[in-house]
Amino acid sequence: MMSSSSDILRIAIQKSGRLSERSFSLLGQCGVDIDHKKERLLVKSMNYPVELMMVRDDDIPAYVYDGVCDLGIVGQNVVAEKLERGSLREIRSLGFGYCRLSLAADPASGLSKGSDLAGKRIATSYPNILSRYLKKIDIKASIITISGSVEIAPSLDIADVICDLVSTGGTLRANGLREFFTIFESQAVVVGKPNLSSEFKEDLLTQLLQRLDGVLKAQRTKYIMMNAPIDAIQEIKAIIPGMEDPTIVPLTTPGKVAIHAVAPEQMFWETMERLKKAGASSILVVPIEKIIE
Ligand code: PRT
Ligand code: ZN
Repeated sequence: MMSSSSDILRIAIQKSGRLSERSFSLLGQCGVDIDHKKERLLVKSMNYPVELMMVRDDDIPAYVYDGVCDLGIVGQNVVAEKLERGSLREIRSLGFGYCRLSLAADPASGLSKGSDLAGKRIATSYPNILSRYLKKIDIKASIITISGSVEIAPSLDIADVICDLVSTGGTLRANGLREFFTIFESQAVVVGKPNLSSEFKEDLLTQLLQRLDGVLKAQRTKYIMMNAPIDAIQEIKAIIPGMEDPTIVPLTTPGKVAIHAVAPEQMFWETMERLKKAGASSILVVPIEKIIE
């Protein structure tokens, strides 16, 4: 496969799987329009000098490392498994594809920590991350590499322990296994080489990152509106973390105001309940699409 040409950024994304939809939509939110339906390896954006290379997630780190692609959107777990630490620059964390690589076993086994693994047989699809971990804690165990359905290994008596990705934990529970230790936490990231191959590409990346940061910030940020007694304003300001200069508008009821503000953090139910206690009513939290500051 040829390297991408100098006047276009080539981004590798997962062709079909857990990260595909979010990767596509994130690029779309950054203003990179792509004809989603094309069943091709390479798809050019209609309006931006970007082309997507649609591949299996396992191949993305090497494609970026070898310069076949300029950037990749992939799980940190895959990058850590396929390449040495520090081989690629982790450019942004994307806030989706969260999972963890955990050790799990039959609850009756009594295993609870890394050092309990001595002499055990551990089935995994992540032999490199696992062996680095075992080396770090100075424990010897045998690693059995399996490419899929790792969770059935204990019931087949192929392994005593598994080391597998977990998100909800449902798969482990369904197989009678208990997660007892996490060795690696992961989410989707944008990766690239320490330097891109031309100044043009670096400039393009800078612009794309500015847009991406706007989208990511907007995802975290909410617009909040509520009504409140005028003398509750100070208390309300103290409840919402990071809220700056809210807009205060008088209501027709004397002594009451409407408060509108950008809340830079996620709004939890607990925060809204505290606002209500402080005297706020009709509390609305609405999403923000884009932000440029
Ligand atoms: O075909 P290709 O090789 O591209 O896809 P793939 O099958 O290797 O990967 P895919 O699409 O399953 O996952 C892509 C990436 O999503 C992973 O590399 C992780 O970074 C991330 N991710 C997030 C997950 C999970 N959550 C996850 N739960 N990847 C896999 N799982 C598995 C897990 O191993 C378990 O077996 O899903 C199962 C269900 O998990 P529970 O805990 O929710 O039951
Ligand atoms: Zn894969």
